[in-house]
Amino acid sequence: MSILNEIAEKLIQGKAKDIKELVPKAIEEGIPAKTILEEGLLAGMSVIGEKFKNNEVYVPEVLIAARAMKVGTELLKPYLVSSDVKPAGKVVLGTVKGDLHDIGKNLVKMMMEGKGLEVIDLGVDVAPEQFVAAAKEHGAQVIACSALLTTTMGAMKDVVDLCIAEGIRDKVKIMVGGAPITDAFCKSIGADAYAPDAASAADVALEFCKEVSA
Ligand code: B1M
Repeated sequence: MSILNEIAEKLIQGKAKDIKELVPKAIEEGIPAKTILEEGLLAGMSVIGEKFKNNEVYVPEVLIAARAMKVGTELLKPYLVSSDVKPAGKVVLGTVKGDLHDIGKNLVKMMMEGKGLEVIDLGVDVAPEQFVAAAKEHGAQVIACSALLTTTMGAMKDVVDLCIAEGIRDKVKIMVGGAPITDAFCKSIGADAYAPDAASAADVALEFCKEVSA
């Protein structure tokens, strides 16, 4: 079995201890961090997602896999982000109200910080009022919302609407992302950009920060 398959397998089994050994080993073998993330950790998480959908595994198993995922991504962090970047802008980031998924959001944070952006991470289950208050308090150029549930994606429109009501819509760009989100949904709620993955989310945020600051 290749080391990437082994990482995926251990992730599926939720074996954080093995992940802690295998990820550095894969790095030592010269496998790029992005490949370890995508073909090891995320490949395993996608199997868990399928099994979860088909009721072959349940919330506790998924949580254990998520914990192993967190261990793996923390180990990859120094290799995924470059260190010699200057602060380039501020982003308020969070998973929207009613939604507790944070693995994707944490990857987005990691990639944004790697681009030199200051990220104010509000965590999960974040109400529109919290996004707007934090954007005002920190003078952020970007609000970035993540959602993993079809039932919570509507909360993103509430963020857009509240920014309008609070008079900050022209001062802040709003980005959306997460598995159920699409570009069409982004446009339909009047947000500024959709990004399909963490790396492109960081690129878009950086561009927005440059634009708003110019
Ligand atoms: Co949840 N869950 N979950 N879950 N869970 C999904 C999302 C689901 C698709 C599983 C399934 O049925 N196949 C399903 C949603 C179905 C739907 O809405 N149509 C689901 C469900 C139903 C639920 C519960 C309701 C289950 C229950 O209790 N009966 C419950 C809801 C709790 C709540 O939030 N209120 C629940 C709970 C959980 C756990 C707590 C057990 C755990 C979360 C642990 C945690 O996050 N700390 C969990 C997990 C792990 C998953 C799956 C298996 C994996 C999600 C994940 O982390 N993926 C997921 C199935 C799946 O996605 N295949 C599932 C890896 C992550 C890196 O991907 O977050 O998509 P993702 O992020 C990507 C991109 O989307 C993008 O960047 C990342 C990649 O680079 N991205 C952005 C993300 N945010 C972005 C923001 C951006 C830009 C890009 O700009 C701002």
